Amino acid sequence: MDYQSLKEEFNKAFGYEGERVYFSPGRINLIGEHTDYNGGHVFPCAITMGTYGVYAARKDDQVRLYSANLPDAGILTFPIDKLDFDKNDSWAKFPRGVMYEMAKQGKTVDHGFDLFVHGDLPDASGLSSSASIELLIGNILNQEFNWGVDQMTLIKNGQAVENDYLGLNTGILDQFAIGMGKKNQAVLLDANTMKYEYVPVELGDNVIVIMNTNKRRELTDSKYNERRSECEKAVALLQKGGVDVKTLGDLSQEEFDKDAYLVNDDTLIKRARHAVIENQRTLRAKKALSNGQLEEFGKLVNASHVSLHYDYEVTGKELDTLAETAWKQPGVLGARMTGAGFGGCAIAIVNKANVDDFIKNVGDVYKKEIGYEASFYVASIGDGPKEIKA
Ligand code: GAF
Repeated sequence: MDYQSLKEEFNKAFGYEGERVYFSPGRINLIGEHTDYNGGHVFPCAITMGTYGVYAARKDDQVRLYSANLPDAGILTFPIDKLDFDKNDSWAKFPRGVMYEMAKQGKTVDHGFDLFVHGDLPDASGLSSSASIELLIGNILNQEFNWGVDQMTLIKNGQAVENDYLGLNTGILDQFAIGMGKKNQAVLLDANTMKYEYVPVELGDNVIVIMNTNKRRELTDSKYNERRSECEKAVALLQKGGVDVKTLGDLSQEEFDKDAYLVNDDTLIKRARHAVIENQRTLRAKKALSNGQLEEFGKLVNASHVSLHYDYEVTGKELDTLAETAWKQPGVLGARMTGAGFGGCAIAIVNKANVDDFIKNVGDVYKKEIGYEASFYVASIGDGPKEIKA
C-alpha cells in the first residue's frame, strides 16, 4: 500500500489526518532453522512484504488502534497505564506488550496516540507477522517519544514480548531478521554471541519463491516449546556424561557423534543431531552463497528440509508436499520450509525462466494432494523498519 492510500485509510478509521507513516518487514530464513535457541547460527533476510502503521499523537491518555486486517475488531482502546497482559486482548496485545516491556527499562509514553495498521504478510504463515508488528510499534514509539534506544534494544524487547509477556519460548531469529533487515542482503547471526555479518544475496538468474501452505501455524498450538525442551534435555544428558558443552551450537558433528550415546534416547538424539548439523550446514551455506556456489547452496537448503522432516519432525504433509514437489521441478536449485514449521511457508530458489511453470505445477500437485490451494509470492529482500515519506 502506498503512502497516500495509507493516510486515507487512517482518515477513514479515525476521521482526521494521520501524522507519519512507518513500515516494518516480515522475514524469510534462508537456512539455520531451530538453531537460534540452541546457541547456533541463523541466516535470514527481511522481505518487502510487511506491516505498515500510520501514527498520530493524542492529547489525552488513550491509545486507539485500528487494523485493516481485522476490521471486525473495530477500534481497540486502552489507557497508556493499563498494560497488563489480558488474554482477550486481540492484537492490542502487541502494542501493550511492547509498551509493557519497554516500561521496564524506563521508556514510557506520556500521552496517547492513534495507530492505523495494515499488513500484507499473510497472518500466522511463518513469515513473522508478530515480530513485524512488534518492531513496527517499537520503532514508531522510539521515534515519536524520543526514547533514543538502538535497534538491538527494540529487537530484544520484541523477543521479551514473546517470551515474558505472551509466554512463547521463541528465540531471537524473527525480531533480529526484521530489525536488522537490509535490501538484497541476508544476515548471518551467531545467536550465541549475537555477532552478525551481512552477505549479499546474489542468485544470478534465480529468484526466491515463497510458497504458503495456507495452513495456519500457531506457535502456541504447536510443538515448538516441546522441541526446545527436548534439546535442553539432550544438553543436560551430555553434561551429565562429562561433556563440556553449554549449547548444541558449541558442538561439531564429529564431537556430537562421539558423545551422542550419552543422550541414550532415540528422540532426543534426533532432535540434538538436527540442531548440531543444521548449525554446521548454515555456516557452509553462508560460505557457498558468498562464493557464488549456488548449486552447493541449494543442496544445503534441501538437506535442511530433510533434517527438519526426519530428525526434528516439524514439517508435516503440507510443507513436505511443497518442498518435495519443488525439488522435482526444472530450474530449481533448492527448497525447504522456513520458520518454525508445522504449517506456514516454504521457500524455493527457482530460475526466473521457470517461475510461472513452477508455480502452476507445484500449485496443482498441492491442491490435488492437500485439497486446498497454496499461495506463491516472488520474494524481494528489503530493508528493516523505517519511516516512509510522501
Ligand atoms: C520461530 C521462532 F520464533 C524463532 O525464534 C526460531 O526458533 C524459528 O521458529 C525456528 O528456526 O520463528
